[in-house]
Amino acid sequence: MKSRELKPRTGLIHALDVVELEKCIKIAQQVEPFVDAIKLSWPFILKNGGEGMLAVRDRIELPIVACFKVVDIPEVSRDIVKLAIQYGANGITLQGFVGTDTMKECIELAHRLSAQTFMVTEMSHPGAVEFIQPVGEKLAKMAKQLGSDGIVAPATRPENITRYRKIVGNEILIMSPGVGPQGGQLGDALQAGANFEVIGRRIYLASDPAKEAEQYANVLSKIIEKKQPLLEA
Ligand code: BMP
Repeated sequence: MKSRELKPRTGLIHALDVVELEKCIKIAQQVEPFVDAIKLSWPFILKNGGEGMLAVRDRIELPIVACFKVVDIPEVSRDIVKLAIQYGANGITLQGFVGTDTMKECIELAHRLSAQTFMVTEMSHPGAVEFIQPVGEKLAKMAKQLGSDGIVAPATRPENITRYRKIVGNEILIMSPGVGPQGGQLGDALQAGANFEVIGRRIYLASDPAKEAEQYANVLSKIIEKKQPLLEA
């Protein structure tokens, strides 16, 4: 059993893209009852270092996903994965298009260190249609073949989530960013086959982040409950 393994409960992951450490910890604690994980990204790490991630981790019990979208040669990618986990990450995102060799190294190492991997198959922003979208299905196949715990797919194009779900089957988790300011509608990604919707600005910029997260979690957890019997059948 992995420590702090990411599992769908509320179906909501908070992308806590706030760089001020104390503010970040405060929001993480406020939203903790309503989210399945806290996702931290490069700006937070550049400002606070790995110690910053450990400080957040120490103040909550949720899994931490280090959204580093690792994209380098295998030897360097391995170091990023190792250090991310040493500094408290329970899951890490990887950029699949860098190739099978890097992905294999990263996934095997993460698993040896009891962490989960989430490989990006298609991003949510408009520019993703230029280069990554055309190879999205290949990336999803690779993620499944290499045993990645999950993939990342866009809430802005829910129809593509359904295509990726068919490729990866029900065992692999799908996390889906792009709800709200990027154009995705709350709930559409879960209905299309994702396990989590990743929401950032709509929560951390709200006057009451906990209330905002609770509202989203209520909607998403109901969708998960309805889907459960279908998955178990
Ligand atoms: P927001 O809800 O504020 O748009 O934030 C989305 C979050 O998901 C950001 O942390 C962003 O880095 C991340 N993300 C994304 O938006 N699209 C992707 O394809 C992959 C991501 O990790």
